Amino acid sequence: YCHSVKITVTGAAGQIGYALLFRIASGAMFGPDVPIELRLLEVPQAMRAAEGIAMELDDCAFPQLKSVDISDDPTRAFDGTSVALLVGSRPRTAGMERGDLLAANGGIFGPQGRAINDTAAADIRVLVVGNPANTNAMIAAAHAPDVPAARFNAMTRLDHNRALSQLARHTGAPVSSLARMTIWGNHSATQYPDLSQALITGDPVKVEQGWVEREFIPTVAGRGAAIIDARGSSSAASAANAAIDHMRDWMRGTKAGDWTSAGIVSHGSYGVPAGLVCSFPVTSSGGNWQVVPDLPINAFSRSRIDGSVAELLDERAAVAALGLL
Ligand code: NAX
Repeated sequence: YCHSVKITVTGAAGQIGYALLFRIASGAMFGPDVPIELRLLEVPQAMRAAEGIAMELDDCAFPQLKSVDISDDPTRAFDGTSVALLVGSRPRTAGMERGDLLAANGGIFGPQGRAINDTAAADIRVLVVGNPANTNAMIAAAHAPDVPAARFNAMTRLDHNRALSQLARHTGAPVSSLARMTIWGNHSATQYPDLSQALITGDPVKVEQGWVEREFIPTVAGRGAAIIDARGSSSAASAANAAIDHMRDWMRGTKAGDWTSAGIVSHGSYGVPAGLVCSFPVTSSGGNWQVVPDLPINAFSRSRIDGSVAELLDERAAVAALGLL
């Protein structure tokens, strides 16, 4: 890199934004040599809070941070941008029906997809963090017909990292010795954290299936709720960290012999219907994800993957019925 990278963060004044922006500006995403131009997109009522964050970014005097631009206009915020982190979304509030949630988010991710289509750089890569992340990514991609759908990802890296950490804790093996963890499906309670291919220092993981079914999977899938219960608000720093990990691996490649998890548009691999944004085991090279091919899928894995895919199909049917695709 000799020129700077323009990075747009939506929901910049929210709690994930507050954890994310400083790490991006410090070089955690693309290394210490890449100058960064930050674009913050927020709603009008949060512009002042975003200005406060820009002041704090100034006060860090990050050597790599060339500029910070704040806007409530998507066409300005995505203009010429190469990396878009779509964090801002409409959270589910008490009593809200799923259809209302999907409609509210369609109203955000449709126009943002359109603005990305019309104004972003040719090499744009988009990571959707805001929930329901998989379906929001599908909606954004549907509104960006000139951008390859593969450039729209949904984040399941936090689930992946949670799974690694739980396995390390249970086995006593350091995280650095673990490889080939997979999160399949939706970023939701139906996700399937899959240990069947996981390695500890190159050897297959040996754990009790009872632990997998009664402890491991529910702990990973329920971790978001456990954080809310303990902290009083949802995961923020760990979500920001996962977004950094995801974009770094996407742009710079995954480690030889290992893979990671990302929500990407399905082309039918492992029986996942084409067009769904689904989490798969993936490697990256040259800035493109590839689904890890030919993994054996046992009956337990099959039923868990199918369960989460059924939820993705439901969400797709619901947003299609609302005219959001
Ligand atoms: P906050 O409510 O703290 O922040 C959201 C921000 O988005 C607010 O400042 C709001 O003004 C802004 N916003 C809303 N609509 C916008 C729009 N149209 N354009 C620009 N900005 C907009 O939420 P936070 O805790 O930061 O979480 C953000 C999203 O991440 C939520 O949807 C949350 O559910 C999701 N998460 C996703 C995770 C994942 O692993 N994929 C994990 C963490 C998190 O739960």
